[in-house]
Amino acid sequence: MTKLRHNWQRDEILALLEQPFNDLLFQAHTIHRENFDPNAVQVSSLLSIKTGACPEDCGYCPQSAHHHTDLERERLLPIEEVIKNAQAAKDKGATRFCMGAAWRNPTDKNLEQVAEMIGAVKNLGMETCVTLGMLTQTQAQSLKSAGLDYYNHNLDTSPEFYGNVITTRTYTDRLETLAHVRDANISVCAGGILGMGESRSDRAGLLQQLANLPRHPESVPINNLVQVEGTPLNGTEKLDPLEFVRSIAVARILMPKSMVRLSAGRAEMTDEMQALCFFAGANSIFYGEKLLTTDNPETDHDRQLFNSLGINQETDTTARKASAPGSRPLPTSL
Ligand code: SAM
Ligand code: DTB
Ligand code: SF4
Repeated sequence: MTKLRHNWQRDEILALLEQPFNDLLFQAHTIHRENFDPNAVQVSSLLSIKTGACPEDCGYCPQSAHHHTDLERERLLPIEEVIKNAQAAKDKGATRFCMGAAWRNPTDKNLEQVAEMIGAVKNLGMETCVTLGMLTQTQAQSLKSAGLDYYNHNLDTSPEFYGNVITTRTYTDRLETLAHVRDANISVCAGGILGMGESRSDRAGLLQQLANLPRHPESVPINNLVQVEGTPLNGTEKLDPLEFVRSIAVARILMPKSMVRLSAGRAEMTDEMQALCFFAGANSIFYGEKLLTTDNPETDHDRQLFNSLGINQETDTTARKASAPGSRPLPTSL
């Protein structure tokens, strides 16, 4: 049985990242197979329910009011619009619907409105996820009461690099929100962004923070920076694709039972790079032609990619739940 660790040292993680590529991928893929069906990928669809005019200054984000992008701001969407989008995502095969809002934190009034949306999406038979910024303990509990399955809140990068990217909220603020989500018994979705000009040690630092949380996040989104004109990080030197794959592999090794999500940036990735990410342990994606405000691959393209790789889109979320830690027999051989 794969043993879960929460005491990873930075040097150990760097040593994993620095291995010869084939050794790293073999190790990650072996662990992946011990814990998951290697040919199954879960798909979630995203919807921005409140867009732009965000008071935070995240250097990567087109929705920050601090930057001058072409993005059109939009108030909180009416619930009918949300239901229509969720139904369309379900019809295309998504099993989870993730709603994102450009808030520093929701007000209690905001939360009531989002709670209604969560109820409506659950009624369609989908899992729900929201990402609304910072939460208090009480707010996390009311989202739980509304039936929320997952809350997404990213650490984004290492503690040392963080100040180069965001100044309006601290790393500790983020850890506190994650603790509130965990304490409210909501599944945690937490990851970060690569390709923001960080060093390999920063990538190790992000993964170290995630893996050393008291419990591993159930879902770990690894985003490749989508560069948007008008944001401070536009023009950053692109990350070597193989370094991105290495990071996915190390996320799989450190958090063997977590779903690793190949997240933003797929529209600019080759099929071959995505195939390597799936081999390295990624087993979920965002599906649908838009992320929150930027482009994602066409669904037809994703379908073809899955076909050519023999990947099955997860259709039954109960199977994943039934294979939670401990209950899946180990395969006898590769
Ligand atoms: N406002 C909320 C917050 O920041 O917690 C929720 C929405 S925010 C857009 C969700 C996540 O999307 C961010 O934490 C960040 O990791 C990711 N993200 C935003 N812009 C991105 C970009 N240009 N490229 C890659 N990831 C991005
Ligand atoms: C996450 O880690 N990535 C998603 C989701 N969580 C909410 C968002 C990616 C956003 C990319 C930029 C945009 O489309 O605005
Ligand atoms: Fe606001 Fe979230 Fe964008 Fe930061 S990432 S500017 S908090 S919407």
